[in-house]
Amino acid sequence: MRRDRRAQPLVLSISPPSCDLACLLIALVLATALSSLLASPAAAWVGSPITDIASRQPVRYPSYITEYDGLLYFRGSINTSTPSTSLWRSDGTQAEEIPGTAGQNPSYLAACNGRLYYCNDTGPGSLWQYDTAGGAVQAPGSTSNAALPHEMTAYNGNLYFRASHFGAPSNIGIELWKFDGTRQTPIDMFPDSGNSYPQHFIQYNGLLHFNACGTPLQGTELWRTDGVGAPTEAARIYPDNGSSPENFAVYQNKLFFSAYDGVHGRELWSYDGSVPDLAADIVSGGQYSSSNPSSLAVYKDKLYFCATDEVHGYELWSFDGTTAEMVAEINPTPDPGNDDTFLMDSSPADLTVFNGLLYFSANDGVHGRELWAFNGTDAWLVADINPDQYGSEVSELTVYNGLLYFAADNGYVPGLTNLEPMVFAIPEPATLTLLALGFALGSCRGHASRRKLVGARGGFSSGATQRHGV
Ligand SMILES: [Ca+2]
Ligand SMILES: [Ca+2]
Ligand SMILES: [Ca+2]
Repeated sequence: MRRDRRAQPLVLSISPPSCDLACLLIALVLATALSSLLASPAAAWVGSPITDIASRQPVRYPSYITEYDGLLYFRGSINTSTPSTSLWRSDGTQAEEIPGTAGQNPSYLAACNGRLYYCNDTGPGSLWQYDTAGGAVQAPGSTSNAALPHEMTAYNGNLYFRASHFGAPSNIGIELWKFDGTRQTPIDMFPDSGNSYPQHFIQYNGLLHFNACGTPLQGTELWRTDGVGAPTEAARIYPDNGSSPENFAVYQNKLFFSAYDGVHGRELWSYDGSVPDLAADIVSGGQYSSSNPSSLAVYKDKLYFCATDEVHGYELWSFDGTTAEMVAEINPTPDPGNDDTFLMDSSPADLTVFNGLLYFSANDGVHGRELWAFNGTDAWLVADINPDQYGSEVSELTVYNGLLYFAADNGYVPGLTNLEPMVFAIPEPATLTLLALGFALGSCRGHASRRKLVGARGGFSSGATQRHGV
């Protein structure tokens, strides 16, 4: 049942017993063609969306795609006329709705201690939990007071999140909460009804880091907790105002993020566990000159992100610990010289490492926002999923069971149709390339690639104990 979908050199995908010298020569030519194709035209899109096993309809509006217990869980709907969504799970091919979750608009899915947690948006919004034995039910301790739990994050065996507070005994505002499986406990960092509003949780140096306004009048800065004592401020970058650190990623044993210090604009910063440091002032020139780094991801020993130098627009950048540089100008549109400077931006987002490549969504100004890949040297359009100028609006890139899954709409026409993304997976890069070549391979074409495409559409049982690939 389990299939190996790792990309292999094309030559190796030719079956040795059936290959004579001529075949090997063709294979070598193909390998050369592969490398040139990777850098230029997009392959034809052949993906099929994940469908509801009952209605055979695509599951739309997917978000919060999360792996739990060997399956993909996400928020979605098969109803195209209402925005009401429920909790779904999938083996990567077909999906089924989790009973009792209709209309809950589940958000911030996170696995912790063998259960899946999420925010049930109905009523005041409360913490719910799911496992196959107990189904979807409200988490214990919910009656105490955590409303609208967001950004659920597992840390040291507990679930942390941001939630507001309602009811007796007092209003503590929007604060950090901790759930130990039994009790939901608020941590009132900003005293009384003030909001510390903790966001962007990430584990670094064995501690849970996040941004919050934990000190009145000091704004939002970097905070941390060891899960035992009270959270403490880790760094104060912009006193009396707040640097609002965000877009966190761990690289070279440091925590990297974007922050605003009131002097350099919003730029790339690092934190080594004790001292914050301006890592790169990409747009120099004072407090109003910002490169706005976002979507940070580590790939091939470098930190990659989206940023602007205010000349090329928002493009793909890298940082090696010393130097920041633009590594690909995906959207070469020149500055239109008016308020439409966004037309210069490719705005890479959702940077995700998969099969030795860096994948992301980007807009090259010609194909709309589509799926792109980068190999450390070149960037290329993987597939024009929504043909021509309209974007498929790729998002939610998620690696699961050896494939890259994402949300996209392959038939979106702005102004004519609604954006109704579905869940797709890309076949391996070698398969995409073979399809683009049109199978001019004669008797020794790469049989493995076709077979794997068929195999990717395997069966799925709705049984509660069904596991993919087992
Ligand atoms: Ca408070
Ligand atoms: Ca550009
Ligand atoms: Ca397109």
